[in-house]
Amino acid sequence: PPVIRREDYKAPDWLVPEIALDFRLDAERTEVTARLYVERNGDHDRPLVLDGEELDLLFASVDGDPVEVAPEGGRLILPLDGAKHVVETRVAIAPARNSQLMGLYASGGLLCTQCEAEGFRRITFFPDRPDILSRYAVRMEADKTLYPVLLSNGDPVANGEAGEGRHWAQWNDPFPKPCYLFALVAGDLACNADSFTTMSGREVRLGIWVREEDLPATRHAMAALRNSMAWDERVYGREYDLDVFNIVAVSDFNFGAMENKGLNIFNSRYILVDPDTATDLDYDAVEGVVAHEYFHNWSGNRVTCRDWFQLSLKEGLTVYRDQCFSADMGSEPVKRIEDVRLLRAGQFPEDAGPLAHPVRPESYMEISNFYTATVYNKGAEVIRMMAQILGPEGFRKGTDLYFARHDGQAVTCEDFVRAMEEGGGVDLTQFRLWYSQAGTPRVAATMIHDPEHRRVTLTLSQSIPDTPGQANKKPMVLPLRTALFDRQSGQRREERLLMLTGAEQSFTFEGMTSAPVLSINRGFSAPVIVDAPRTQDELAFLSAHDDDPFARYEAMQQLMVNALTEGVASGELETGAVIEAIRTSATDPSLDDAFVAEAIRLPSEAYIGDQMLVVDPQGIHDAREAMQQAIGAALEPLWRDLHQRTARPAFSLEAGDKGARKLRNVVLSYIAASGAEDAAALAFAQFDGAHNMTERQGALGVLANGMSAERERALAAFYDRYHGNALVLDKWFQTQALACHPDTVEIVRALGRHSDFTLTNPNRVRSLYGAFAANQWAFHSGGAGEGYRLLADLILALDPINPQTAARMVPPLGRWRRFDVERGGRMRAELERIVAQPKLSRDVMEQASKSLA
Ligand code: B3K
Ligand code: ZN
Repeated sequence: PPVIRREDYKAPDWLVPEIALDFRLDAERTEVTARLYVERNGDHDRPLVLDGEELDLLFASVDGDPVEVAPEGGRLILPLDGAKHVVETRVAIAPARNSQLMGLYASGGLLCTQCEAEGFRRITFFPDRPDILSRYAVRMEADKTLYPVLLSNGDPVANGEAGEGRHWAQWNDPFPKPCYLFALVAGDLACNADSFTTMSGREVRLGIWVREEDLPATRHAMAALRNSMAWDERVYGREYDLDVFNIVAVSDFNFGAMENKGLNIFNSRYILVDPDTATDLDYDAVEGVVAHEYFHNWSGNRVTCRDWFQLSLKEGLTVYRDQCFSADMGSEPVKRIEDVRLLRAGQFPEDAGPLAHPVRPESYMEISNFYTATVYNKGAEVIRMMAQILGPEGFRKGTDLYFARHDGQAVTCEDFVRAMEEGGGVDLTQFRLWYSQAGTPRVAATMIHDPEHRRVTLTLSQSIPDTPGQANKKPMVLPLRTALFDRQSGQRREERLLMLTGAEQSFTFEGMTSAPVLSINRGFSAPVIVDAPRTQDELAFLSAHDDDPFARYEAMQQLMVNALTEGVASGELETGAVIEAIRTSATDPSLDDAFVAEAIRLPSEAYIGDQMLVVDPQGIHDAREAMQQAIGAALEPLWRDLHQRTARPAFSLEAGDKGARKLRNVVLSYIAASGAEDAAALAFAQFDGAHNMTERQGALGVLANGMSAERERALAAFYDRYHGNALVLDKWFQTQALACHPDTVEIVRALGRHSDFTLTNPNRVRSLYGAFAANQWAFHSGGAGEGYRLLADLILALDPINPQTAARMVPPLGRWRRFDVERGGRMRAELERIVAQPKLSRDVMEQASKSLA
């Protein structure tokens, strides 16, 4: 496939300030008439080129005169003489046969669209690039019974009868937008209607559209939407701009949700929650994603991307905004811990592997492959560092300037940084390397105490690993919040924000009578890996005394990782220090349950593997299980006590109750690990008696790991109770795919043939195979690479149906360099089998071929 490069960007030859779209909707055959008002951009004689994909061209005209043209490689090329023309095309498309879920497609009786990044070309001929901003007028006509509700972007302006049981509606969007933000929905939908009064006193009609029976499950999403609107006004001064804001939930969706102007379309899993079917994590995800898509109205829609290399301009900024929002709505420390865990689980491995790319990539074959943890989550860390460097006031001045200066424009990451520099009054020249250099920086720290001068010298050095196409990188700006603790008194010296900008730098701290304990990268102020020499004893000290909650959590994690990796290497597991540190945290009355749950949980097997030169899945699994068992047994009375103390008579979303549920599940897993005879019975009792999904699924997960009779009973009961609810059934698939069970490969294989499994629903595919590939022990067990073959077979079967979702399953195989020669060879062999497949999609081809390099 051809490679698109950032350096090749050219301004568009033709602009399209206005477009009128007319849809004759039908699942089998929809006709789309598009009238484009085009304007020559600059002095040139190049033709108008319109992108198109799988469109059946019925008719074309220029200024009212029919023209004979045929698409070339999908594209329509029209030579035009004048400065302005009206180009009209009519095409036919087949939504019901659109299994890629890009463009206009059918989902559970609905018709809906997904255009980002390049789906609009699957609806009509158009210059499909984000720097063409147009005002849209949309007319939809459809069967009145099948599609009583017709929605599009902007405001509804008219509707009426169309005869023969059909009706029509007209929607106009006054804000010029790129075509990736176009949307329409047609279907039999019920509405949770509400309203919001903006800071300038305008009333906005809010609607969340779902199947009638799902209405009660939209309340949390509506609250999240209203909170997001108020928060963006308060924190960023951003007001909503249209009179209506609609959200639609659909069951077949390639990712989380989509920020189409005034008409967000959501994967139903990020809208529908109630206590019986959704966990607290699901509730939080709904709040976060609703906020994320809403915040895009400014960071993405009003100010959009010039080209797709600038994707992090809107995604990094919007993730940062939704993270801060969720932190404000709940617990800031716990949110930070969760976000860092996510970054380390998803982005660090990406940055360390064959698919590593900068936050602003230089090239791509298929842009869909670049909706990555690097662009999103590392991109958010980059914004967070800027906010840290500028301080709250400077950052707000920077964003104010950015939104004011670029409102209505399609801009670049460079434009954003420049606004931050000017608004915040800082020089970000070197900081810009965060956009161009891939790879996770490593910081090594050494500390020398000079008792005579009562001085501590902290020497920090940085290195950035080579990544595909990038070697010999320059030192970056690493803001490291640092503090020193006096070991005897437990007192902390004033925290400093150390700016590490050189390859090596020393910082001195005066007035230190004794050698202190180093607390560095507090709050995870820079997305880096720190190697700081600290004894297990010092880590235990920090885990009990550090006043930065993140640093406290981090010290505990490091303590556990050290014990586990040494255990894997030596075969002898040292459990004492970990058990004591856990006891201290779990009994510290100053800590809330949610924090304790985070702090006392062992790092995942995958994270332990990331700390090793060569991942040893079996060794890691054994060591972690042994550690879990030792902790479970040594503190069994404490766990039993906590399990009772965290029980609640009724469900509430109050923070204390959420924290209690989180802790309760961790505690249950320790009781199960202890080997207590009644553990399975206790887990089953929690499963069976739960009045909420958090505790029910937590208990099911604990049981799924074991081999008890209760395991089968619980899985069967769960299936019986919930098999009619697709989102909950996903949990049934996922829990089994994530289990530490010796037969997981066989179980997953069988589930792939289950009558409820389908390749056409991305949620279902991810819940089975995505979970399985994330289950390190199961995926890499089986001496003959059965897990790898299972995943490769899935990728090949899914590719012709949904290449985007198929391509997302490739990265786990691309981690072959991290494993021993035998495993690595088998993973490679599967990648080779994939690339040898004729008619592979561009999506899978790019991911698989790059993964082999
Ligand atoms: N902007 C969309 C993602 C589109 C993904 C296209 N492959 C959702 C979001 O980030 O808000
Ligand atoms: Zn986004």
